Amino acid sequence: MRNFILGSDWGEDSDDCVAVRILARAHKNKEINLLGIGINTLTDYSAPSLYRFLEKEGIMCEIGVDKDCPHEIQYVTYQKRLAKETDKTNDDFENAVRLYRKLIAECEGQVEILEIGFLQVICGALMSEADDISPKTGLELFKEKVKKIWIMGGKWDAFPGYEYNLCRYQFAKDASHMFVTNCPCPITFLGWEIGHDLITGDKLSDDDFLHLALADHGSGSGRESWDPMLAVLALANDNKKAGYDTVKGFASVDEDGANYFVNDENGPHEYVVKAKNDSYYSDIINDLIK
Ligand SMILES: [Ca+2]
Repeated sequence: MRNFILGSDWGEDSDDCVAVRILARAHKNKEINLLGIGINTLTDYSAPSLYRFLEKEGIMCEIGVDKDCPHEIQYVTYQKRLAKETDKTNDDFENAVRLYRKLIAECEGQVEILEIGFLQVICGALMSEADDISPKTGLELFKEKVKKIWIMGGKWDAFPGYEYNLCRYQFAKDASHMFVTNCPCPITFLGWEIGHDLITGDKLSDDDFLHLALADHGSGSGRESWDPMLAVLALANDNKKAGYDTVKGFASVDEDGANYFVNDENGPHEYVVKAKNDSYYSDIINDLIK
């Protein structure tokens, strides 16, 4: 079975909730093994709210949070309501970089990592030194154990592209540049242009807690689908079957967070381009989350 780690800016937007439901259900159905989720934003409610959300989904996995995250979310929306339903606090959970190291090192076989937020946690894991978890550096662990990385990030229909996850904050720019420059693993990017204006989550029942999370964020009539589209693409593990054309080559992110791409059939990176009408993707997502 494929092993997944998810990285999310949980709490910032509500499409992360849609993606987590899709992955939680795939885990519950034994299609994947969701080892853990690392949150790359920080509020008092971060890890407790995700813990409660997973409880409601009927699964549990390891949860970590970036306790050193420099970015404070201004509007905690669904986090606060969910966190009030549990006694957990962030102190009950690992620092996310440490969790990544642990999950990668201890995983039997290889692991795939999905990122639907900022990249400082996966970058921290990649650049980490040997420690009590493993005598291997992050780079050694990634080379040996990380089969593939899926990133919702970048804007790949114009170069340079500027997109939120890769360049909204200075720490995000620094992490995106360092990570893409140093990562030894294949990366598939799903860019902003893919999920923009593609609304999902608009057909949920009013009492569904996913609907409530979307509504808390002001997206009760649906939200754009960047993160769930990455989840569906990763689960399919076949770009063409998932409804995409693929452009292969070498991606880069400069120190300003701008993304670039050089086409090359033998390159380690790829980005996807929609090959179907928007309703094709939204129907799949809405069917998976209903
Ligand atoms: Ca996100």
